[in-house]
Amino acid sequence: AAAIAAALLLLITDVRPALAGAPITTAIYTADPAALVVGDTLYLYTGHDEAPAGGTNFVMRDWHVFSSTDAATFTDQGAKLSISNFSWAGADAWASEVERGADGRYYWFTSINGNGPGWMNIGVAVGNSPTGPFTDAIGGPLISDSTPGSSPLNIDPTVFTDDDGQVYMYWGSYYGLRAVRLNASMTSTVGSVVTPSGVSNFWEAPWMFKRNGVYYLAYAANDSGCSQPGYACVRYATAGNPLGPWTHRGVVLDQVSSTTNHPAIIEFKGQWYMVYHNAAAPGGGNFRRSVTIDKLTFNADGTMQKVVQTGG
Ligand code: FUB
Repeated sequence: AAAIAAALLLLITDVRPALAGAPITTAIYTADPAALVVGDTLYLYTGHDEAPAGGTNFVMRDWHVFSSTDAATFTDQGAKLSISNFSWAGADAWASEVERGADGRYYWFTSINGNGPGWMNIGVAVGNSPTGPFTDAIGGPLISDSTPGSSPLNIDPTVFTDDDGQVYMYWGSYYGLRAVRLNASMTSTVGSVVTPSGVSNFWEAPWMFKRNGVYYLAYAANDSGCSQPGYACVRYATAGNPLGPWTHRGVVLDQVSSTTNHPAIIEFKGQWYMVYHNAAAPGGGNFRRSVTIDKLTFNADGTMQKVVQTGG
C-alpha cells in the first residue's frame, strides 16, 4: 500500500508543463541566461551544465556567449569565461550577467565558489567587446561573505545602469535579496548593502530592467502559490525608484521542467522576450538544463502577461 501511495504521489506531483521552450542549442547544456543587446545583435551569456546523466549536483566550470540577429537562431561563440580566469576561485560557475560600463567595456558579473573565505562570491571580469576576451577585473571578489550586510548566499548578480548613469546591483538566494550601488568603474560598491522591501517570496535569480520610467525586478520564487514543491516560478515587482520599495505584480513565467527557474527579460528589435532555462533538451534534467527564449507581452498598464512556453 505504501508503494502504491508513493507512486500516486509521484504521479500527482510530477506534473510537467505541456509546453516547454526549445533549446537555443542541443550541443551543450546551458543555464542561467543573461541577455544584452549591442547594435543589431542579441547576446546571451549562459552557464554551462556538465553534470553526467543522472547527476544530482551542479557541475559548472565556465560560461558561454551566444549571439543572434533574429532572436531565433543562436551561434555559440564559445566558453568565453571560466573559473580558471579568477585566480581566487575554485568551482561553481553559477549565474552571471554582463553590463556595458561607462568606459564602453563589458563587465561580466559572476557567481563563483571562492574555496576560501566565503562560500559563494560575486566576481567581475572585463572585456573590450561583448565576446571578450575577458579577464578578472579586480583580482578578488566584489562581494563575499565578509561584505557587511551581504546575502545569505552571494549568487545571481543582476546589474542595471539607470538613465542618469548610476549603476545598481541586486543579488541573492535563500530568501536573501540584497542590493547596492556600484561605482561607474563597475568594480567597487558605493554605500551600504541594503535589503529591498516588497519583493514577495523572493528565492533567487533577480533580473532588473526599466521600461517607460518604471523599474522592474523579475525573480525566481518557490512558494506554493505558483509552483509545486521543489520548483520555482518567476514573479515580478515594480518600483518608482531603483532601490525600491517594490510592489509585487504577479507571476510572469510558470514553473518550467527544471526545478530551478531563471529569467532574463529584454527588448530586441521592437519585441520583448523572456529568456529562461528548462530541462527540455534530449537527456536534460535539473542539472542538465537548456536556455530557451519566448516572446513576452506587456499590457497597456505596464503589467506583463504570463509567458507562453511555446516549445518552438
Ligand atoms: O545554476 C546554478 C544556480 O541554479 C543559479 O545560480 C541559480 O539561479 C539556479 O539557476
